[in-house]
Amino acid sequence: MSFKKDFVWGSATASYQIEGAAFEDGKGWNIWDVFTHEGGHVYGNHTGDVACDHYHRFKEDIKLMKELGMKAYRFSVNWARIMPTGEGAVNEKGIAFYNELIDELLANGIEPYLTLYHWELPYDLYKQGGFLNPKIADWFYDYASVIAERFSDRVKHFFTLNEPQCIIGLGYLSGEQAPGLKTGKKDIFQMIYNLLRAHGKCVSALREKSVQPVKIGLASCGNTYYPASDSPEDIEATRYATFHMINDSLHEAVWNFATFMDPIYLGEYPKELREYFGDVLIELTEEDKKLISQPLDFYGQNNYNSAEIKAGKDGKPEIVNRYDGFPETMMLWPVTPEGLYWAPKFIYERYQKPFFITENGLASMDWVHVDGKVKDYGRIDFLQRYLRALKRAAEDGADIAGYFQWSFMDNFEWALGYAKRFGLVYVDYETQERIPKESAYFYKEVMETNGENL
Ligand code: PNW
Repeated sequence: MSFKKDFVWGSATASYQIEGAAFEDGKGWNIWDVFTHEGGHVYGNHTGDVACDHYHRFKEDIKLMKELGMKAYRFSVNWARIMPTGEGAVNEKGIAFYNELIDELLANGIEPYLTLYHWELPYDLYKQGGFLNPKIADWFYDYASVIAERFSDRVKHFFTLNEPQCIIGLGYLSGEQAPGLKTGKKDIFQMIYNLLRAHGKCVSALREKSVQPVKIGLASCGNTYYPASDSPEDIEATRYATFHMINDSLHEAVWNFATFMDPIYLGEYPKELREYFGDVLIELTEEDKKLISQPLDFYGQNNYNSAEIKAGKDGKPEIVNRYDGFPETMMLWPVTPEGLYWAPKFIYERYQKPFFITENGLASMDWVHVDGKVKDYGRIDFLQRYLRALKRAAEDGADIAGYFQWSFMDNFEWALGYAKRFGLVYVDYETQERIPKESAYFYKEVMETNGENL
């Protein structure tokens, strides 16, 4: 046994991180355009104005994807390119761009996986309250209707939201990312409720308006864990921590992925939310539950790292401190491949849906070496370790449907600008030259052999 025969291999990007052309062809402003232009928020005051200039270079990028053996490509649509103010009028030039992109992918034998929202909130909607305004669910419904009507003849796989946890946790709690706010618990729970409903409305629109049956999921992130040992106590404590808040902080409420995933896949908030935040939690009506927990076709998890858990007194989960000098990436994120075995296993157990890793990868210290190659051997080792763990989860019976490496090419890493390189392909931002890194050739072989070379 190994990865299944029709396993989906690919890589992922997001629109603001690669497209550039931020103010071209009628595109409206989004919160990232404003956040970067305001200055003071992003490393070096970098912006996504040009990024990888993918908007003008998508044909050569897709050619490279094909050469590098990609079978599937997860990308996101920039809402304000399609609807400049976020609602109402549709910008045909924006539609044309994604039409050409989709056609080019299909012509090259690459299956498109479309994310509707990867953090590109139109600024005009933000001015009306954005995620704090309950109308967000209807705005998202209308946008999703356009996506379904225009693209579902060719796109069969959709992700509603990318990482609701980051949308709130980084955008509205820590304020590291756009719109850069630090809001309190009342606002946070209003947004959790609004986002859940927006997801539900998006699913409705995609089901109602698509011209053929489509498959729908979302890409979650959130805290994941692995056990300190194989003892039943440590494993149980890890399973518990994965789906239950391990303290009563607002941070934990946002980052424990049961907060979003239980309502979406099981139709109920996890009980700790009510225990700890009953004063601000917005209860779901029967109608809300029906809307939010409409059956999905798969589950998507973005995973970069996990924390180690051991059973403490009474079996309660305790996070194990990492030793000094623990392996870390350029994001200072720990290298914890075990998470790609345990998280899929536990998540599959709980939600019972075909499981995708929708993002996984690392920022490493990449530059062009004297011989012209980008020798990112750390990335090869990282992929090898994480993919072996994922393979073990598949062999143990979890229905692992696919894996999207983050990212196809170096790009605008949000608040860290261009300082962090996550790509399989190196981008020289001065010349826009693309150079496949050594890891791209390794990953090509992984895809070709369906993981047999791991
Ligand atoms: C993801 N965390 O973000 C995003 O989906 C990508 O757009 C991004 O480039 C990539 O990961 C790398 O950062 C995350 O703090 C950001 O747990 C932060 C976290 C998780 C995901």
